[in-house]
Amino acid sequence: MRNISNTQLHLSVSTPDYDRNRLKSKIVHLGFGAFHRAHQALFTDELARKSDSDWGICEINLFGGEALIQSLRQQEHQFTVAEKGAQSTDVKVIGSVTESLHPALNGIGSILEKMAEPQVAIVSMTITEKGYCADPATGTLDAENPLVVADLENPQQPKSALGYIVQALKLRRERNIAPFTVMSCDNIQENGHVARTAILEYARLLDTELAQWIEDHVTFPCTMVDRIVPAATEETLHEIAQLLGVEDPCGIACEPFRQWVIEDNFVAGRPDWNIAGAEFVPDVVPYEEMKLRMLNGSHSFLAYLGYLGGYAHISDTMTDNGYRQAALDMMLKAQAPSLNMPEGTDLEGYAKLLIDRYSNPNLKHKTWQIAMDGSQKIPQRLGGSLRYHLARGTDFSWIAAGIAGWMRYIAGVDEQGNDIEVKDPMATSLRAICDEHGLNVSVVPALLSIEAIFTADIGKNPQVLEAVSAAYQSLIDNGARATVRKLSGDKQ
Ligand code: NAI
Ligand code: CS2
Repeated sequence: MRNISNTQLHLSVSTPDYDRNRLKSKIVHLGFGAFHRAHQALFTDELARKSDSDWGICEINLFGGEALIQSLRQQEHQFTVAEKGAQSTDVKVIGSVTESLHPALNGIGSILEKMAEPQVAIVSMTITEKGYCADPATGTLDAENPLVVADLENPQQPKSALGYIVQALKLRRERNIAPFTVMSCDNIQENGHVARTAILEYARLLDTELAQWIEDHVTFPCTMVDRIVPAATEETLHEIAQLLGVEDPCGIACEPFRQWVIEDNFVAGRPDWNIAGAEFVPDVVPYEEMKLRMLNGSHSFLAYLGYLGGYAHISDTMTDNGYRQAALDMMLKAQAPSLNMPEGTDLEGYAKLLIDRYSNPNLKHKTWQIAMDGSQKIPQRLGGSLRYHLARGTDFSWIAAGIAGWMRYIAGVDEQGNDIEVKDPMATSLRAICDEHGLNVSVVPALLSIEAIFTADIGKNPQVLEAVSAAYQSLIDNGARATVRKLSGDKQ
């Protein structure tokens, strides 16, 4: 069958110009989803193009993505990244992936054995927020999570990412093999610390000595990762096939912008990703907060209020001056003041760049996709800045509107009465609360009292209740478009 690895590709396509045989699987990556392909895999490929790096990646999908892994294997683990700017598209074939595994194809044991191989120096992750089995509000292990419960009963046949990592480290310890670094690349505030806490808490429930060994020998660098990579659609794959000259079921499209700030804290060496444009810094937390509050916070705001307002894509919301201004105001008036950035950081420039990135008409990023998993996203995107304003008595109306937008969205019915497919690990319990109240403002205190999402300082705060209730009522009475336009003072 013709594919990317055995076909003459169009001349404009940039292909790996290095000997791929020199790469070794020194990184095991959990989560071969959309984002990883266009980010860490691409940085690692670019590093190999620019140096004699031997860092290669073994890709693993623990949940779903079995067909994707099979396709990847058929094309010698190469795949396409199409970087779509507003004017032009760059097409790159990525060569940094050396091999792949999937529990359904290879069994759990082969994955654990791979993770225990001595050359593996880093286990990295893009497993979505829910993959950490942590309480979203506090970042501590949710010991009642069904995956955690199953893994504690049967730790040698794990299901969760935590279970795989702890079991692999156990094997390495027993075999006198040095441990690897665990590197989270998910959109979670202090992602390395959350991974560390969840892994150590899980390990302690199993074996305190092993937990202590992990605590003493494994590092969990925090990373700030940024690149907008929408889920691939039929249209994306068709377009990639046109640009490439052959179909690539593993192809992915993204924006041209990319950023990666990494805490330089690796126990077994690391690639010089700086050669490919990443930054190694001693403390990533300020950059993570900046990105999570300014970008992801405004993204969630636009996702809920945009979807309700009838906008299918983020770029569609940017054609509405009310949404555009509200997103900018939200970033600069609600989120930026709450940040504590190194001197010289230009937050106004950052916000304007974000508006430009959101406006890219060629990037079809669905509001529905970003709206997914809100229970896991809201705390780190909106909670920190909300606390900042509560402590100072300053205006947090944009944040209140964002939370009200989420509450109205998870009711599961849009402004025209059509069903919304609400995807969230807490969907069942959220739905039960919403059904009990209907489209009534009484749902606001009921949802604010969910402690896994809103800690008591927020959930029980009368000012929060008042502001979110007012925004929710406005959504019911006036709809999302009018609510957003009023918020930004743009009455057009
Ligand atoms: P995706 O839906 O394409 O891939 C999700 C991946 O997570 C899959 O590989 C799946 O196997 C894995 N997964 C899902 N649930 C899991 C669980 N419970 N345990 C272990 N693995 C699990 O999503 P995408 O776009 O790759 O995003 C993944 C994460 O990457 C996001 O949640 C976010 O934290 C981060 N990210 C995404 C960006 C984007 O623009 N797509 C940009 C920056 C960060
Ligand atoms: C988005 C992010 O899906 C979401 O929740 O906000 O994936 C966003 O596209 C990235 O963080 C951009 O780096």
